[in-house]
Amino acid sequence: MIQKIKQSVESRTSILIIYTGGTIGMKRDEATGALVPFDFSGIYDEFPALRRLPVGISVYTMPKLIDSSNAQPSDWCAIAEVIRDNYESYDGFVVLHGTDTMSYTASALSFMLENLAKPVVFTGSQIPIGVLRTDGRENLITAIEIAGAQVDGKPIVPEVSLLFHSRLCRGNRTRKSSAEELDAFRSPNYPPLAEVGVKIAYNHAAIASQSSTAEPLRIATMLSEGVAIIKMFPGIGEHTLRAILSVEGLRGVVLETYGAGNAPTAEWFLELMRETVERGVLVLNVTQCDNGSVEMQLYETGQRLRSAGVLSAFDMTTEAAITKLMYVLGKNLPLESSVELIQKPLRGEFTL
Ligand code: ASN
Repeated sequence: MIQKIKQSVESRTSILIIYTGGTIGMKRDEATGALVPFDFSGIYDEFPALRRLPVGISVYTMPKLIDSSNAQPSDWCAIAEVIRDNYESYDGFVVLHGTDTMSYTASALSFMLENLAKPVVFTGSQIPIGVLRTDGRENLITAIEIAGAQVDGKPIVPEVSLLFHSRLCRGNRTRKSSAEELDAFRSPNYPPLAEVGVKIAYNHAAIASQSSTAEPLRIATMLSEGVAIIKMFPGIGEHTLRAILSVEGLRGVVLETYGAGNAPTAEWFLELMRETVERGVLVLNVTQCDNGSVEMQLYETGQRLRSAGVLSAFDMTTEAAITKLMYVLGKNLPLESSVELIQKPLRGEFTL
């Protein structure tokens, strides 16, 4: 059920907060001292300052609140459905989510929400909202402000983004980089969409322009399960790799390689890659490095992979690569069309 919350200032835009769980929603129970989920319908009582934002707020609480380590593609679909069902009634959406898998969910949603023309801002916190030193309060307030921000009646950030600490980033460019710091997310290969300081400084050049087609929002909820991530390491055994790659129903693999997309030139390895690709499995090469891009033409080790039919993920994160594979393969297109979609930036998830 959606709870519309009364506020004092007249609102110019309206946003829907979708609360899915995670640390941000935790508050200490006075009686027991245990951390329990916070009731976001009491948001203005908890944070009276919010009344001063010219944004009308409604809250939708997911039927089952989860730690994001338990998130499954079915949870991504449930969020996409709430956005679709309420798309016409709101100017923007804030998704409160656990931090552990927030980059996966934000990446998945960026693909699943086709023709999105409104802001969907993910945020969470490292410290529960009910703890005095919480980072959730600032994150929540800033995310609401950004989701409702417009110029000449048009949203400033009409895409799936992730706000954390002092940066708003493209959702499918992010990854959780710290289990400790409050500045916990990075966008390794793409500049922030906004820097949050005294003001919110939008980087308009980096923000996706609003889709020019007036196509209605569509959600893609068919996601392929036949995917895997393999991280290369010196000494990875042929039997292990062969076992993973011969798993029944495998349709796509993210292969985390070294440096600019390099992997061993051992004949057994290249032959296994060739066989896998010939079976119609999409193998997508992502670098293990924190930043930079796959450039398979650079070294012989990369060139050999390319001639085995392995595809470059360029500067995509593993989170974006695996969710893009799920999305593209979920469409059940002919192989060449899937390859074409994989090699094309669909939502600004990589730079060619
Ligand atoms: N385990 C929590 C989650 O991802 C961590 C957090 O939100 N800070 O749901």
